Amino acid sequence: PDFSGKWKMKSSENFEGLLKELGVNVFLRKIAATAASSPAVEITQQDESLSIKTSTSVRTTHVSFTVGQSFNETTVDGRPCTSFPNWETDSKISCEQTLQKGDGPKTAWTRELTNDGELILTMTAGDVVCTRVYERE
Ligand code: R13
Repeated sequence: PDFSGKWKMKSSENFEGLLKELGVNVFLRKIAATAASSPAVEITQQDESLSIKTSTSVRTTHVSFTVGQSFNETTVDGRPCTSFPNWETDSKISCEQTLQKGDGPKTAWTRELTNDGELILTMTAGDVVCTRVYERE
């Protein structure tokens, strides 16, 4: 599948719950959730290599990785982690994260391209799942 393109978010569920599970205080949760409600996501992909830029008014992240190879990124609450992305199906990447220091809930994300061309992002911390649906701009 080709994840390439500019994406806008259609819906988001439980983003604040995710941050709460990660121990983020209510003040920062509100700021983060407000900013994260209108992100701009740009993905470029060549074969198994993806580059994902996620921009908001308060925080922009940029990750580049090859499926099947570990890379460094940060968890959604900003802690450095090592990530291991794999194909869960031929249209879904599943990525497990391991904190570089300290401990916290187990975190992971998935990104899936659906048949109708939507991108579904899930982010997990412990048992808490946030689901965000994107459509092409
Ligand atoms: C600010 C500082 C406090 C912490 C935080 C966490 C997340 C975010 C902002 C902040 C944002 C995340 C956006 C994620 C998106 C994901 C996606 C708690 C560290 C800067 C307030 C804005 C858009 O959809 O891929």
